[in-house]
Amino acid sequence: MSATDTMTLRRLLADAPNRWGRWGADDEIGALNYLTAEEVMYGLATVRYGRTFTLGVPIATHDGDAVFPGRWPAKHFMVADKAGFENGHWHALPGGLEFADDYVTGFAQAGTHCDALGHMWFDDTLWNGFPASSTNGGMTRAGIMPIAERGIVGRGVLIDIARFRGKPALERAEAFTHLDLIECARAQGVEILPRSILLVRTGWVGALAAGSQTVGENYWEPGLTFSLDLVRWFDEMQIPSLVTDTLANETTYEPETGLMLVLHAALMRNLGVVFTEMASLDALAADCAADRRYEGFYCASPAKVSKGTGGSANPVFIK
Ligand code: UVW
Repeated sequence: MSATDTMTLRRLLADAPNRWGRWGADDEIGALNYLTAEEVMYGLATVRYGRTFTLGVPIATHDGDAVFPGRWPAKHFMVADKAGFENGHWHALPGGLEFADDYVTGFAQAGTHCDALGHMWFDDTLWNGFPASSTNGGMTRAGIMPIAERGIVGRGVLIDIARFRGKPALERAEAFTHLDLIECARAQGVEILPRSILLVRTGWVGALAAGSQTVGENYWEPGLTFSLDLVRWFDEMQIPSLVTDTLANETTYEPETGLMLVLHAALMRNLGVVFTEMASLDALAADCAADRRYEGFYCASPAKVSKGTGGSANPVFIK
């Protein structure tokens, strides 16, 4: 019998920290509670030049966006355009104004997005002990709305693992740990402080966009990998939010057990760490490498999707 046959998330995480109840029985924003007004002011104080970086990836692109297996890319349709006025489908408004309108449809988790804390669960229980049945027909607990109302704002620190390892992008299934994050930060001359919003660059989203990596069968992306020590570190450091340039913020399988998306369980479900995925970090990383400043003001909020499991976002990082 393999480790996967015998291992479950319940067993794997039995001794891992859990914050359910820490902010009350109704809490739906988890570790964002750490981002107090003081943290926001501290984040603002890191700004030196006013250089801004938007971290959203393009969506509904002509070639089809990269999305996690089982999902499909956003689609964009023109509803009204000049041709529609020319062929008589549309008529100018009184006064002569014409317009272009469009319709975009897609997964909440396609493109750069924040996940609701209730997006993934096991043992029929979501973040903070909410029942999994509260997802039926729409998220009535731990959906994206409370996160969207709060916003994710504070001091951001970029950890450029790809550059640290001397590659444009990590390889398929290439894993790293919190110790690698700390070592990389040290090499960059920046400190991961308690309550820092953690931005981790692997180069993966860039590699997918360039076509040097693809989403296909046996998809296994690079990223952070589970250990009890890693979960304890996230807990002790009070990391409010993890932002990466991969589709799901962690290496797809835990190599020892083969369990899938373990950090979604250990960090999101159990600790309330808010995940932002598929961020575009290459331009920011190039700027940080040039001036050796890896910290700045991070500000993001997902779309306020009613009862949503997630919401697309275009985070802004200001140096
Ligand atoms: C998966 O569901 C795989 O990823 P995400 O966290 O984007 O929802």
